[in-house]
Amino acid sequence: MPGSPALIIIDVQNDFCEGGALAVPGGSEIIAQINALQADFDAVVLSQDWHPQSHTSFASNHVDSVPYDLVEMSYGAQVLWPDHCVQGSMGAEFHVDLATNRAQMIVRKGFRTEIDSYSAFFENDQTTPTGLDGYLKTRSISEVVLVGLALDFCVQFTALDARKLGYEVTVIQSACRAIDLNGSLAEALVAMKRAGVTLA
Ligand code: VGL
Ligand code: ZN
Repeated sequence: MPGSPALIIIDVQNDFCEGGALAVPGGSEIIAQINALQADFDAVVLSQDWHPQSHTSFASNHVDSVPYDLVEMSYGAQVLWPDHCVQGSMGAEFHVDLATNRAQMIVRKGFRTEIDSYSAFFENDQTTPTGLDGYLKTRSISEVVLVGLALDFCVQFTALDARKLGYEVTVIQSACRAIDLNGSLAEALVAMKRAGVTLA
């Protein structure tokens, strides 16, 4: 019997909300809607950006770099970010208003020093799995609904990987907010549409 769709809530953490180290404009505005949505799903998954202080995606760990610079990593282009979601820090905690009790699975990502991970399925080398695909498949889940932060980074990469893995994917745009770096939001919407993501 096929499982019912999973709601995957991406990175609703203090550092991505107002006052955080990598605040996404309007980040906390989506929390009430996300809390309400959870009642419609049997399967609820949270992702949590979870970096060591030495993470290579932090501009502070590169000489002569500042946040939002673009650098080449072994796996391709990588944006350098302000230090954020450091393991064990307040910034890495879920926002206090996010309802987390109904979540059955928390996927942590970005914990390897040398590789960033936007997607909740694969790290940015596009081959190292987080285990989420196995979790969903063993629960016979073939459809995912995505909400959270940031629409043009972690939500987008999760949506594109989910499509590559064969899931039906819906992104609820009103329950997402974007960073919008050099047109990244418009590009993300085009890429998701092209990949067959339903933009609701
Ligand atoms: C994210 C940049 C760096 C996200 C995570 O959650 O969209 N963006 N790390
Ligand atoms: Zn990150």
